[in-house]
Parts: sequence; structure tokens; C-alpha cells
Amino acid sequence: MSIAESHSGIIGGIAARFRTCPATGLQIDLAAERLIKANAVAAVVFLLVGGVFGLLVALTRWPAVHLLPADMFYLVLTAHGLDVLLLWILFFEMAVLYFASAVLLNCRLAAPRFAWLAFILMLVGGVLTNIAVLQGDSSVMFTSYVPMQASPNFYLGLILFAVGALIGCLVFLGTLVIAKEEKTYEGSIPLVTFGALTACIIAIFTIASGAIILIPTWLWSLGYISHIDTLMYKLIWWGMGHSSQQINVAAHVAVWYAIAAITVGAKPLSEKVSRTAFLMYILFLQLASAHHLLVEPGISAEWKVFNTSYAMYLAVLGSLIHGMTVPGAIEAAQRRNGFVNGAFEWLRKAPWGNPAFAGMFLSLVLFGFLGGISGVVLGTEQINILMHNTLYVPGHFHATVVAGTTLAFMALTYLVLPLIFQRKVILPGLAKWQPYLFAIGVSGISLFMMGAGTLGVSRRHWDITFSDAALSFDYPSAAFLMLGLNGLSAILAAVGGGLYIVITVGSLLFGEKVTADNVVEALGPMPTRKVSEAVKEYGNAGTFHLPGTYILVAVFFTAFVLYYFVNWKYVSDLWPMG
Ligand code: HEM
Ligand SMILES: [Cu+2]
Repeated sequence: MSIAESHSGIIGGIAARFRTCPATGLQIDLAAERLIKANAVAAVVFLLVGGVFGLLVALTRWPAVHLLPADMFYLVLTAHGLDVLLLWILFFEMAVLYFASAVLLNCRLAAPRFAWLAFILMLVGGVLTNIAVLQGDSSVMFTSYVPMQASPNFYLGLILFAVGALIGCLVFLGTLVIAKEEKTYEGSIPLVTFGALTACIIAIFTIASGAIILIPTWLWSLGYISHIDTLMYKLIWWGMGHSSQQINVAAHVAVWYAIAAITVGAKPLSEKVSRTAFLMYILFLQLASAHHLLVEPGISAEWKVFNTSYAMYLAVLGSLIHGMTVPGAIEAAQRRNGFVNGAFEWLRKAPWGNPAFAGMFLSLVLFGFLGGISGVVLGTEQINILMHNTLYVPGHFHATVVAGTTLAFMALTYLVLPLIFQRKVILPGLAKWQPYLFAIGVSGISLFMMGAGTLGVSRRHWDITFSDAALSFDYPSAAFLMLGLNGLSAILAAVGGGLYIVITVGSLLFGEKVTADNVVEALGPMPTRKVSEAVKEYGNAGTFHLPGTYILVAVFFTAFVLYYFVNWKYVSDLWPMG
């Protein structure tokens, strides 16, 4: 073989590792692309399984339907939480990490073999825990509080899954190092990658907390350890349980920025402020875990008040900043795109027919109004007592993890299909409606569960008529109405979720191939008719002329303050003075 031949062989080898994205010009590492595909597909499968379980739970809590028997209810509730909150979201986040590192930084993925190992561990772990739950001895629900005991494989599956996720995080960090060394990007990493880095750092803390508590609990269920302290279990478990929600928030905020950048060309109002807001998540969220322990008798009031009334608000402030800067960035970009009339032309003429944009904006609004406000109310030491352990709690977190995170991830899928899978989205007419259907359904389950919770209905309860109780107790009849409306909303959410699955899987199998000629069109309607560079470059929007956003923010704060004080009023009714 001549030198020239071997040289061209090497070049051929390098060329074969990458393809050039016709829409963005980015060099896409094929190994990263395969991993993104595998993780995204696994995510969608678990969303399907977990979503069906969610519908069954909601139909059981609808007193007129009361679908499942008691034992099945708790089994299915455990499986639901596990499949959607853990498996759907984390597999998707792995895809986001690989996308935000290798793809956005124009770089090869570090150690793809380890990334595959991570994938396999997560898959084996997820399946093992599911089997343990379905076998029936592990209906301990998502929080798995001791002294309830699941079978050993329940914990082992979670541990394997977590080890896999940890390896995935290390591959992400390794890729950042390679990109820096090989200078595959200029200046600072893009904001979306910074957001993903935030998620990754929090994930490492989360997984460490999980290991500290789940490994001994596994040994306990095997019989090697005689006792696990219940309060210590809760404290450390929530180091994992709460932090993992902050991973989701960091990831879906990064997704908001990414979609806003790709579809309308949005740049953050200030890169520095947005980055600082991400940093606040890292600094303060662990303290905020305390809001899960507000009624624990073993912990002092000072500790609770400090962590939830002071430290928590610093993490909340991070979200408030993003909640204002994302619509602000969209407004600035849309004004640049020519929509300058009045306060709201930019919003009216936004690409509402593009499911990626619509899903992102709905996720932003619902996460802020429903999830954010109810979260601060629940997280306040004094008023938490009103709704502690009621259906208000699942009402709140379906607004955050479903209307917020899940909807944002669904929205991103509509860009991932053409850009990474290189397939056109099938059934575009239905795809256009999918985010709206799902958003309405999920808003319903959030609001009606919160409504039932405000009336006192407890969470995770199979029979609110207490038909076999020695002493009878009646909830207000409006509670039954709430649970019926919740059931109907659940059906709507399931239809919206099912449509997402059909469109995603259908596009993978039957979608028209995307080429350089049709890739921009395949991304759906966009005001600029080209993919902007905004997502891969550092830089500010360069304006604060945002009248529409200021009005939206004022509406938000008014709603926030009113609702907050209504709940203080309820507390004062609970404990009349004088
Ligand atoms: C079709 C969509 C969905 C419906 C109808 C639904 C419905 C429900 C209902 C009725 C409950 C039980 C509340 C209770 O009795 O305490 C529940 C619990 C839960 N849901 Fe969903 N849900 C859906 C999607 C999701 C998604 C996408 C996630 C996560 C991303 C999620 C996470 C959870 C969690 C973590 C629990 C608590 C499990 C536990 O208490 O152990 N749900 N859901
Ligand atoms: Cu929390």
C-alpha cells in the first residue's frame, strides 16, 4: 500500500465517522448519532408503558369507574412513577447530553463504547425493576420509603440504572474535554451545552445520594442489614428525589433555549444572566430538598424554615429568570424577524403551527403558572400543612414534570426526527395538534388533582368513599367531581401522549427521508425559513425593548401573589385566632 493510499484510507476513516448536517453545517459524529437514537427510542417505549399505567391509575381514582382492585392499584402506581419519571425522562436526558456535547460542539463523542455500556446498564436496570414491580412484591411506590420493603431486584435494578446514568454523565464530561482540547468550537460553550452541563453536575450529586441510600437498602432487603433508619432514609432519598427534578428542570430549560434558537433564532437577553441562573440551580437545590420533609417530626423547625423559606427561593429565582428570559429572547428575535407592531405581534405571529415551537411555549407557560406557583405554595413551611400528602402534590408535580419537562421533550422530538433520525414527521396535520391536546389534558390532570387536594383528598388512596372503614368519613361532594374531571383529562392526555408515540414511531419507520433539499422544510414552519446559527454560538440578543414580555411577567407575578395570599388566608381559617 502506498503512502497516498494509506493516507486516503485514514481520511476515508475519519470521513466515515462524521456526516455534515445539511441544515446546520455541524459535523455530526455517527457514533453519537447512533447513541442518541437508541436512548431516544428507549425513552419513548417507556413513556408508552408508563403512560398506560398512568391512565389506569387515573381511571381507578375516578370513583364512578374505580377500575383496578386495591392491590393492582398500588402495583400500577409504582410502575407508573418508575417508568415515566425515571426511565422515560432519563433515557431522553442521555440523548440530550450526547446532543448538547458531541453535536453542538462539532466534536466526536468520548468513549462511545462506554456510552453503550451505560445504555445497556440502564436498560437492564430498568427492565429488572419493572419485572420486580410486576411480580407483585414491590408495590412500594416511587418513594419506596422504608420500612416498606421491595424485593432485592427492585433496588438492584435502580442501582444498575444509576450506574449506567453515571457513566453517561462521564462520557458527556469527557466529550467537553475533547472538544476543548481539539478546539472544535470558538469562545465559550453554547448556552444549551452549559444548561446540559448544569444538569450533568446535578446528576452526579443525585446519583451519589441514590447510591448512599439504595445500596444499604438493597442489602437490607437481601437480609444482610437488619435496620434502616426511616428518617435518615427519607432525608437522603430526597437528596436524590428532589435533585433529580432539578436535573429535569435544567434539561428542559436548556431544551427551551435550543428550540427557541432553532425555530425563531432567539439569543438569550444576557448570556451571563442565563448562565448565572443555571448556576443557582447547582448551588441551592440540595437545600431545597427539605420541602419534602416539612412535616417530619424528627427535624427542627429552624432547619425547615431556613432551607425552604430562604434557600429554596434562590433556586426558584433561577427558574424565574429563565421564565422571563426565554419569552424575552423570543420577543427580541421575533421583533428582529420583522414583527414589530404593538406589544404582541411577535407572539401572535409566532410559528404556532410548528409543534416544536408550540410545545416549547406551552411547556414554558404551564411550568411557570401551574408548576412554579403551586411549588412555591407547597414548599412554604407554614402553608404546606394545608396540602401535605394530598392529591395537591401529584397535581403540582404533573405540572412540572409532565406539562414542563415531558412536553418540552416531546417538542424537541419534532426537531430531532428530521435533524438526527433524518426522517420527516408523518401526519403533519395531527402533529400540529399533538402538543395542544397533550397540554390541555395535562393541565386538566394538574388542576383537578390540585383541586381535589385543596378539598383534602389524600394522594395514593384507592377508595375515597372509605367503604370498608369502621368509622365513616365523607369528603365534600365537589371532590368527586374533581376526580371525575381528572379522569376525563387523563383520557385526553393519554390521547395526546398516544398520538406523540404514533407520530414518533411512525416517522422512524415510514417517514420520508430527509435530504439537503428538504431539511429546512422538514423542521416545520419557521419565520426565517432557515436554521439560525443561534443555537451553536455565544452571544446576547442585544436589546431590552420587550414590552410584551414585561406585560406577561406582570400578569405572572399578579397571579402568583394573589394565589400565595389566598393560601395564607386558608391557613388562618384553619387555625382561627382569638
Ligand atoms: C397520561 C399521562 C398521565 C396521567 C393520566 C397520570 C396520572 C397520574 C395519577 C392519577 C397519579 C396518582 C396520584 C395519586 O393517586 O397519588 C399519578 C402519579 C404519578 N405520576 Fe402521573 N400521569 C401521567 C403522566 C406522568 C408523567 C409523564 C410523569 C413523569 C414524567 C408522571 C409522574 C408521576 C409520578 C412520579 C407519580 C407518583 C407515583 C407515586 O406516588 O409513587 N406521570 N399520575
Ligand atoms: Cu422537591
